[in-house]
Amino acid sequence: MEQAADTVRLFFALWPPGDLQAKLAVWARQAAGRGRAMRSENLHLTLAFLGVTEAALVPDLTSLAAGVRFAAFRLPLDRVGYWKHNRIIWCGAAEDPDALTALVESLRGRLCAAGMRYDPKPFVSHLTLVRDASGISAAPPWIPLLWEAGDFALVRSARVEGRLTYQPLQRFPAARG
Ligand code: 2AM
Repeated sequence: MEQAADTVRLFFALWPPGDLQAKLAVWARQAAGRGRAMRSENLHLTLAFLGVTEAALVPDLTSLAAGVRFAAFRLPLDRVGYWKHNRIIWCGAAEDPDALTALVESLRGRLCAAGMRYDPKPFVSHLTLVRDASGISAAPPWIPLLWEAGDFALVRSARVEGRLTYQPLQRFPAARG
């Protein structure tokens, strides 16, 4: 579908450091089979999906997100799975740290209070590793990883030279101390 010129497709996400993205991407390529492994630089964990949004709202979204206070936390990536309904292979935490739940609630609460629209589906934390997968049985063993999450980002999703590209527009760091 055509997207109006004065709109952008946006979401908020935790953005892994490059070395973690690279490790995840290696496993994703091995697990992909006939599916599509996500490119390393696109790997993320979505906190709130806004979708097509007026570009003029980006400054408001940025200042709203800058007001979200959260402490840095460790997110164990100790679980992989396959969802049949959308054919993705994903990884995530067997149990979400309280700090992640609090971050999502705070961010979504602020979006609500400001009347910003986002996908209201409940948060199910995961990083998509492979799309259009037909299963996970041929995937290599999963070696748990630990993510030191210290910031989140407002991300733009766009087609660049025919490729889906996620561009972090601004990052929002955890509170110090
Ligand atoms: P997914 O990986 O499980 O598909 C960009 O599309 C990111 O936003 C992806 O991480 C995607 O999750 C997530 N997302 C959440 N809700 C979405 C929606 N309604 N439409 C598209 N992407 C959505």
